[in-house]
Amino acid sequence: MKLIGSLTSPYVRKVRIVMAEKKLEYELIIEDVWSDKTKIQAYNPLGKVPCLVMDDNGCLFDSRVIVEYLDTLSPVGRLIPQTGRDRTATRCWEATADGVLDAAVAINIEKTRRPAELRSDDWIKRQTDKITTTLEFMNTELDSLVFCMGINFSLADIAVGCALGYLDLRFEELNWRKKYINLAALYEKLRVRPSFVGSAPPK
Ligand code: GSF
Repeated sequence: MKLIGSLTSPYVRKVRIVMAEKKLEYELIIEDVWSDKTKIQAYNPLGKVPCLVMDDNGCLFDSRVIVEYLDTLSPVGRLIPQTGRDRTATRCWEATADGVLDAAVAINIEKTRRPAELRSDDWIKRQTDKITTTLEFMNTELDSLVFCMGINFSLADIAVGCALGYLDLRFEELNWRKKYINLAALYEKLRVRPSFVGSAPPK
């Protein structure tokens, strides 16, 4: 399998962590989707990474679909419960954490890729509010649980860890650990896992 991605994309990181936790072999192909020369559309018409190129050359996107597929490839370290309420709860954690990322990435694009005269403070505030209300929500839901889903490490923790890691990378000034102490306690456990260490974005 080949994974097309970048070293800083948090969605790519989610897939890489799942690969590592499940001990799956793959080749990482770095693609700059913002370059004029990008060929990403040949693999993903949306022009986004991550994109997984499977052994039969079929392509999968987006990260939620990719991780769902990867979890079926091997019973090693199952990350998504197979059925029932726990399955949807895990996916809902992922959707929530990805939502934080969507808001954070939107702000980053607004600040770094839009011409200054087109930049909207209202839009940035709207996205920032989504981040803070969702961090509050996740912090409350997590309470004093060991992991998002209780005693078992799952995709929910991977998604939340990627969102928190991205805030560290791009929004250090948010200082999220101070206010969201349950998330901070979870992150201390996650960030030392080899799968997280091996996929940490370059500073
Ligand atoms: C989001 C992928 C995405 O926005 C997923 O895979 O989960 N829902 C999708 N990827 C960004 C890179 S990043 O900011 O992580 C991307 O490829 N953006 C290029 C563009 O044209 O939006």
